[in-house]
Amino acid sequence: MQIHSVPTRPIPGQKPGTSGLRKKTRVFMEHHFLENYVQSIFDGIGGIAGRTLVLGGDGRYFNDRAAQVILRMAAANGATRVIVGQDAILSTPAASHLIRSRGTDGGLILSASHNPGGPEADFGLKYNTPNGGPAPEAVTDRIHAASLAISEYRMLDAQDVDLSRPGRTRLGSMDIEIVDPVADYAALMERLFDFDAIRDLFRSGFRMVFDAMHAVTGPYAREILERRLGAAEGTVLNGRPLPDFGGGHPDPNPIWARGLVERMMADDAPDFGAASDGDGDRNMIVGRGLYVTPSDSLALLAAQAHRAPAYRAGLRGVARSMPTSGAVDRVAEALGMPCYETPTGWKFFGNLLDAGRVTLCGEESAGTGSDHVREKDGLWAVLLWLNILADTRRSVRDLMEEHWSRFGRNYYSRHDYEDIPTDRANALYEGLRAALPSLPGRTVRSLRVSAADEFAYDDPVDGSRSERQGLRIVFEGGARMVVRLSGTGTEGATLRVYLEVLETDPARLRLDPADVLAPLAQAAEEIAQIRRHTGREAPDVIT
Ligand code: VG1
Ligand code: CO
Repeated sequence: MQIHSVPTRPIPGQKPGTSGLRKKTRVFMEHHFLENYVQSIFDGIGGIAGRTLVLGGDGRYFNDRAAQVILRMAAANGATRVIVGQDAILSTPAASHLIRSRGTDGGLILSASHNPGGPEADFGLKYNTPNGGPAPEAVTDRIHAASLAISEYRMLDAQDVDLSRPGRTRLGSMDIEIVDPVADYAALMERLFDFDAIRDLFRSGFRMVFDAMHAVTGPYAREILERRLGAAEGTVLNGRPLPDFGGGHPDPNPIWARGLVERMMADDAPDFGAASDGDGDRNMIVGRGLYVTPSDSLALLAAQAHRAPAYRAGLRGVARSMPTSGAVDRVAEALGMPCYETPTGWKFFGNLLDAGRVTLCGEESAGTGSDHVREKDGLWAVLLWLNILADTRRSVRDLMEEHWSRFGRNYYSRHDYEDIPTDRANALYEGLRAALPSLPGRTVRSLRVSAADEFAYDDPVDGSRSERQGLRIVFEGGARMVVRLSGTGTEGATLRVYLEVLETDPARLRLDPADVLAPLAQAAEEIAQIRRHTGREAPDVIT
């Protein structure tokens, strides 16, 4: 087998966003595109000669082909070993766990997560560092810089590796270890949670549905929920992973998982509903007749985590991304633990987790996780909920209502405007940014602005600074609006407007969130001039 150095030229746009590089699948399939980026990752992390990597992905279209290319390039670049999921499949949290538990030098995850899959949809690739977490900005900057300087990539001339069975094989002088993608992860979950208590819960007649959205978590959920925990067969819906996710958006929210939400709102609804995303790191939680916002879910988990064996001794602290509601802050304050506010994206939690400053973290976009891995983890969140439900034997609604009366309720919603021409989105953002100093003291729709700034984050562990992380406008009484541009889209720009109203009046804890948020939504429109800039009458997606 021969190693070739293939001459190439930099391809513009290989700049990782919120979570790795995401592009149209067709772009990833263009001549040299994947190869350039993979070589840039290897070069950006100082080469992989003598190193061990983990490789796997969410199973979307092109996952299998890209994995073969990466294996040949890893061999050509001198890697000692690659641990790869069977059929090149690994959920993002399972990959994070393998990177950590096997003491590797990091891993490559093939995923565009919640973005749709297929030849006309999206593909993505990201590098995770040896701690199992997404590469921090300093590393992604080096990868990007390498992509701008690249002149050749290394490729081994070889046939495809058969990845269809666990076992060991070789490619050139590199070892390949093919592992069952579910086994180690399921064992980790058994160590964290009280599986006996959850089994008893299911035995008592408790019913749940889990929508795997034809994405990577199907096999994980079947093994853990149906086989190990004894949930009824058929608990897992859409459990067969498909390269195009059955044509849907594998994004667990009330829009893209509407079927599940409707089922949970019916009279004969099961006790508990949940869903996960393309690569298995997000979760949606629905009780009978009640959708739990991700921000509320994070807060509830923070308040109740001690019910699970792994968190019995309490939490060291919690962290949330800036746009996530302040619900968890209120729990942290009441329980006397530190609470950190980070920019959007899981990479910012890594240092806090590594330093032992926090145990739980979460994002409004349906990501929750803990120090058990360095990614958000969809099934983990579902299992923590199940452990809490098993321990309390209360309903989701009961638990949430009790939570709100104790800590107050942060009504919350996110409005997304997708595929806006980039120049228009930038004009809106820059216009609002420029107006920030003039906002405090102004009253809009009877809401008085108390503070307005652009969020910047100083990492308390390594001192790095991340600027331009979104605009926040806070109103008297605890309402807040946040505006930022997405870093995961592949077409035009996506504008995200996050709305939050804090309510502590016991008589106002069970209102319709849309009603409570309506005046703030109007104020947001007036302040940010969304219609004028975007030409849109309404958001594309409201979650
Ligand atoms: C979105 C979410 C963010 C999340 C990121 C990756 O980013 O808002 O909270 O961490 O997706 O999630 P953005 O930049 O589009 O707002 V995943 O599950 O798609 O890897
Ligand atoms: Co994801």
